[in-house]
Amino acid sequence: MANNSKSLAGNTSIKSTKQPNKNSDITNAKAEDLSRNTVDASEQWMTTDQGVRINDDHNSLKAGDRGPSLLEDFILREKITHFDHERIPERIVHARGSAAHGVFRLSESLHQYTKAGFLTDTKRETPVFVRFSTVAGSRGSTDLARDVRGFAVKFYTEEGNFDLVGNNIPIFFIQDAMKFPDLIHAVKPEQDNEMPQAASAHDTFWDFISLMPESTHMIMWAMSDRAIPRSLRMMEGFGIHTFRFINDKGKSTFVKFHWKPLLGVHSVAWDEAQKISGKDSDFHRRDLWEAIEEGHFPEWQLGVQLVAEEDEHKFSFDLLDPTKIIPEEMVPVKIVGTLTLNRNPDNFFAETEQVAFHPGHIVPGIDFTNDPLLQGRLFSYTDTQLSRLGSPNFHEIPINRSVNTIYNNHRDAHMRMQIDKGKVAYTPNSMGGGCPYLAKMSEGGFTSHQERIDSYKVRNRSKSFLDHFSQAIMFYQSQSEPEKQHIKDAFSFELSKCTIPGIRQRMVNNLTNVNMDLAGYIAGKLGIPAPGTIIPVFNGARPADADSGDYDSIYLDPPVDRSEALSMANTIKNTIKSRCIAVMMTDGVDAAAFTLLKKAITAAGGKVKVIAPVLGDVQANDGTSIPIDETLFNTASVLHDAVYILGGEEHAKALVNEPDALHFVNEQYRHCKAIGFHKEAAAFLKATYIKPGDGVITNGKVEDFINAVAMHRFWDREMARKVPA
Ligand code: HDD
Repeated sequence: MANNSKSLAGNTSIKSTKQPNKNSDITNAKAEDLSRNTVDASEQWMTTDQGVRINDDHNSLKAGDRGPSLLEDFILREKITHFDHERIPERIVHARGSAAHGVFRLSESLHQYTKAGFLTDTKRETPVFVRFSTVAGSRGSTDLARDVRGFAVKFYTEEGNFDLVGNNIPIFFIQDAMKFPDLIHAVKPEQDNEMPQAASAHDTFWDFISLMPESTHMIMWAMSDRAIPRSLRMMEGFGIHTFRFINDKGKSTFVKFHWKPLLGVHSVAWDEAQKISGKDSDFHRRDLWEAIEEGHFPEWQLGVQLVAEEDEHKFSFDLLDPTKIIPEEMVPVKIVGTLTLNRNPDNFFAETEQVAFHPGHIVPGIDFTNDPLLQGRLFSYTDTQLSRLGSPNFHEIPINRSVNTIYNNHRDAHMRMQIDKGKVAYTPNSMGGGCPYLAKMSEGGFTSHQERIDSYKVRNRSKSFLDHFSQAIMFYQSQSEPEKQHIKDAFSFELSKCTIPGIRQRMVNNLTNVNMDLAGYIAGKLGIPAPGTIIPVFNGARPADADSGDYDSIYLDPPVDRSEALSMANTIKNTIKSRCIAVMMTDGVDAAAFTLLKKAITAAGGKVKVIAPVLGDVQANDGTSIPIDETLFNTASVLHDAVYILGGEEHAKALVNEPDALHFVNEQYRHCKAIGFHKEAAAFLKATYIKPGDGVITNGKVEDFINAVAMHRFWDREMARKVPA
């Protein structure tokens, strides 16, 4: 039979209106490199993996129409074998992630501090691949879990790959990599029944945390709204550890890395997060993908905090302790460049799943410090790729490979792609002319920073690491009142899910070291007496044979009382770019008002979603049809940043009879979002629980509504009045 699959496809094909990767024409060194491995099946014949054109992909080869299948069917065997092996182990942590391509542009040279080319040459544009993730959940878990978010950036620099493998919280739970497996075993679903998924609200997590006072600062952040971001595009990123910059004279300067989002740092409400998890568990992934497709390229400024080597010991905390920040009041963040994400991946598995980050991927000009958490990470990340990606050749996977050609004497192993010519795979050699050559420092060769070490070999925790509370106190004191309330509520929720009273009590006792009001409130919610005094805590990381007291927590004053940068209340609130605004309507809606509203929102960079009781078109009051984007039964208020109720008296009255519409706006009110009412929508307003003021705009002025959306949330509203929704 003649091969006709191409013509058949021609007859039946419908080109998707959703074109993946709208921005695929963006080129740079990495995009060109990836294009060597990118294929597009459009207008092509289907082939086997050996390149043979396939004639029938629907039926296996059989002995007779109803006969047994034949082993010789290489097309069936190949298809099923490949399918059987499609899955690889998911990441042990950060399994669920979303990623995008982009570019880093340097605005201010740091040549005084580092010789890293991408941080000194302001003419360079460095391609990047960024993967965001949750930590605890599996690959298919929900985006809106209360969790830390990974923020991993791979810079494909001209001097090799540099990975900044950070989080959206500037500190970590533990001080020593030795405790990482314990931390992760405690937070992951419990080992007997694999519950709960993607949640820290369970016994083993709080058992561990309540015994590890060093986690106190981090747990304050994890219980804050930072752990439930509105969008991956609206969160900060941090390198966490203190790293070193090394300049061309070999001088070292300590550095901490910061990513500051141009859209500000915003979160959702906890009730909302839980509902989003049901309504759209891909909420963050979808938001990132759509923003990039729509041309709302997410952007962050790169900032650095620099500390001269001679100032290492001038702080009350240790720069090597990853449970501490350097308050911006003590060392300001210097903004030096911008990261822009402008292209979605072509293939989730090939890129987002196979990308392999490693804090040990550094380039000349950057070096490590002796932070014991960082040092342990330097081992873990290559090791994990060996089981996850299956071979030490994982650096050859297109998304991982450097834009530089690799020349060295590593050979063989599973899935080797590179074909190394010649006989020689050793150094020194004369048969290969001494190649590949070793580079002197002046020729770009990496040399580790020379640090004098003169000490005993000890299994120990430095005494400079034993203050576990001062920065937790500083963090709490820096929060606005609504933020403090959210932290209290988060602790109350999480500990109420812990079934063991002794653990709940121990955690409340620990929190007396942070704030008595906080501890008292949580105790009240847990139905236990509020502790009357601060209760000193046993330090869980103390070695068994330590002299009494040697390793107990020490109590220092916070480095600063309050730090503005720690409160999300002080973030950017001047834009509605890419915010999703619901416009609710039924037949009879005021067409002219809708046109004006949509024009104003779109001009400000927001996006309008028209919502009606059923799909199709709404008949407006001037006889025109307005196409519907979503319906009251297929979407939810929690998936939108704000809502506007249009006029047209008939329409407003009709909406009153839609319980889902009432629920929608009441819930928007409960979650402190901006709500706009056209003057003619008074009947609908009356039927809700909503009170005008505080982000509820009833004068019909679109400008006022847009300004309210830019404020993101009106958290005070929730403290004044709770509504059932
Ligand atoms: Fe880690 C993945 C961030 C401590 C061991 N880590 C991973 C990812 C991020 C971080 C963002 C996901 C990367 C991606 O998208 O593929 N990890 C951190 C930060 C830490 C940290 C900011 C503390 C400051 N991690 C840490 C320690 C260890 C690990 C102390 C082990 C001793 N992390 C891993 C890992 C992972 C990982 C098991 C899982 C998948 C992977 O590496 O590639 O090796």
